[in-house]
Amino acid sequence: MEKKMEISPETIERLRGARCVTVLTGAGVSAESGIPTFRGPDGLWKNHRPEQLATPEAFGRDPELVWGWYHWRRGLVKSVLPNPGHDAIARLESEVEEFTLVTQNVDGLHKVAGSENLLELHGTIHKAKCQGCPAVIDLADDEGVITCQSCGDLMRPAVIWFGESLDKDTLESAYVASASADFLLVAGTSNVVQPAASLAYAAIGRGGYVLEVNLDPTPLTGTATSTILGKGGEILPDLVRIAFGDT
Ligand code: BV8
Ligand code: ZN
Repeated sequence: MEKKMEISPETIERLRGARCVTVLTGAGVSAESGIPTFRGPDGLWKNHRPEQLATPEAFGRDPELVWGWYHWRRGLVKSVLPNPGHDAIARLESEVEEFTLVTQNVDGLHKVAGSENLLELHGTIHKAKCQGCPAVIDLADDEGVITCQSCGDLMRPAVIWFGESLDKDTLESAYVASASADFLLVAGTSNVVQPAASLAYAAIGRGGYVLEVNLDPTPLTGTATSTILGKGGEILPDLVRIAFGDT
């Protein structure tokens, strides 16, 4: 396991020489922007654990509570900025020939940081989708339960809840991007949520170089080609600067 200060020359060489780079991120890359992670010690979201409320059952039981929780989270997300980890990933996209960013995060901070080729595996907290028709709307300072202007049905946050299947095309593109990566960077994720946690193995299976950057060890540690433990907001800028020079 590499310490932050030792990003190995091999890691730099493989990143520099990679034609196809894919990045997979989780809540840990937003932690330094002030957004609580899901399973860390601060993983409480206004006294609720995500697993309790991020489910269709919770929404069916109490749409008011779940909508209030998402409006609170969206307000928090809109009040923070991307951190140097998001910025480094956005810069990396401009340095490599073929780049895909696959995120589990719903906070939209990668987009704010300028990332373009982005797959949001678990949807976005900034939109609502109708339960009764194809309507999808952008959310601003909305409050309370949202009903559909087109059909009058109840709308829900445009995220993928536990127990719900991911969008087929998005997941397929994420697998292709992972399996074809010469270099896969997995940053800020506990690698427990499926199917996102399987993506890294698609890269390993095809001989891709898998670098994990995370505060704590995860089930991927030891299988990844290399793991650097530490803060993404510090390590990712170093990684991109050493590999591609100062901007
Ligand atoms: C599915 C959107 C098929 C919502 C999210 C039993 C019944 C039903 C399903 C299951 C089951 N058992 C397993 C499953 C599958 C389930 C699953 O994987 N559960 C887990 C908990 C075991 N998956 C699903 O349900 C998926 N769908 O499988 O469909 C199906 C259908 C029916 C029945 C069965 C299967 C859907 C999963 C998507 C859920 N939606 N989010 C919302 O946000 O409100 S998931 C949620 O977790 C977020 O998206 C989050 O990104 C994601 C993953 O968590 P992480 O990002 O990794 O965050 P975490 O806090 O865990 O870790 C942060 C890491 O960062 C830590 O390791 C920490 O060390 C590190 N860190 C912290 N600070 C820093 C840092 N690293 C670097 N720098 C720092 N500064
Ligand atoms: Zn509708």
